[in-house]
Amino acid sequence: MSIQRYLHICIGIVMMGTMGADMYCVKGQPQRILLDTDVDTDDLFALLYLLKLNRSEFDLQAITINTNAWTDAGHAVNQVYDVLYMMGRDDIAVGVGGEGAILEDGTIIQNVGGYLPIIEQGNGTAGYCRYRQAIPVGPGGRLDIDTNYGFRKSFLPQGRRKYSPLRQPTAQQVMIDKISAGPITVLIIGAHTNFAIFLMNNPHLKKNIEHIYVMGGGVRSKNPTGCCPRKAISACQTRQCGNRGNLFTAYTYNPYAEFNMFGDPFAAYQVIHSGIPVTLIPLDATNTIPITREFFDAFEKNQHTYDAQYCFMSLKMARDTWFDDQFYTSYFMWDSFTIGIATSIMRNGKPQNGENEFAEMEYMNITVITSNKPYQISDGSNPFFDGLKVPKFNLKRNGVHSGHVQTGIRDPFCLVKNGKGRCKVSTCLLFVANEKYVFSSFASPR
Ligand SMILES: [Ca+2]
Repeated sequence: MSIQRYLHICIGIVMMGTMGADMYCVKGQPQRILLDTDVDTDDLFALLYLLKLNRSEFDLQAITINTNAWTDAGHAVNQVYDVLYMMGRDDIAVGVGGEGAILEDGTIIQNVGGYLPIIEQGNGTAGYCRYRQAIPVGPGGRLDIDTNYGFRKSFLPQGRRKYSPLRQPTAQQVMIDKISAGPITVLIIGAHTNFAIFLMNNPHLKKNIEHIYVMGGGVRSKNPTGCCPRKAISACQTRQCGNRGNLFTAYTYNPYAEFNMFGDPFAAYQVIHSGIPVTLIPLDATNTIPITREFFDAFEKNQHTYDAQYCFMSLKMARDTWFDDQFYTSYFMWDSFTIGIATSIMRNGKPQNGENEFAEMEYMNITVITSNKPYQISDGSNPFFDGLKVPKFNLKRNGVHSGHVQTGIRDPFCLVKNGKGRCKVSTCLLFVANEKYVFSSFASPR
């Protein structure tokens, strides 16, 4: 890409962002925020970080829950309700899933469910979930994260709000209510299903979204997890070391994908290409801030509030149940770091260079790869095209979404002769658009 083209793209993005911000900027008003989360343990840290900020600056209006990743709907909602109750914030709306679906012709029914990635959504909300297979069901996965290692019931005070199937406000309804009410910033720290469906169904409300901040993807990242020391004993087996992505369950098949993008690549594509200014905090940045032993020890000595105790206990349990003995070099501050950068940029008045107190930023031109070549072959893997006279959402045949789609974490399409895989390009990434981040230091816990 020529420099001229690159600059043109950068300027275009900045212009859009500036227009949106200026149109709605009201001095002295707190900035309205919607958080979409998959309620993993580090999402809870991110949520608490947000709740500890000054409400005269940042007004968290709503939380919508991504239900096709690390947690299941009921558990995730209760977790969020109880954290909000602990923090005295029962006023914040919480939305999850939905009971509608997406019809064969691409019509999105109101309140469509977020329980499956968009590619799997048919007439019902029950179906296949190809990407979620990358997330372990048992220990180290949903079994632990659904209950935050059991700390919800044993530690958090219980308020009046509880998960209520069929009566629970849906993610789509909460997004429509809060985004139509005025200018808002959207923070996405899980897969993009909820917000992509919202954008596809409510394009007239895009004008109210000032900016999107995303934790996700890997641009030029090199995963430091599973690297052997230089003078390693022969027993040391290199694992994801150097991979761009972080699918620890499937890195031999797909070394490129990052979990949040992998959870719903088509949804991530919709968000990245929505035309709304996007700031991405990819693994490139988050991989530079592991929870070190020094940080852990300092945190242990600084638990001065109930919520700090909750964070520390959660972190300790994450450490004690970590899958290997490399916790201090492989557990990163993914989502809390993202919220720190986002709110720092917002506090600075959203400068065009993205200046903030935690990271350096740069513009980049990115996309999300949602399917593999060959694009024109119907091989039974792609529900947007296979068996349909008209592709869903009127997508183009031979286009970027029409190729082979990874059918599971051990997709035979990705296998080569020696039994080890390498999807040439993952069902997910490539990258990246707007900004980039090199991290220099970490903020002390609040
Ligand atoms: Ca998350």
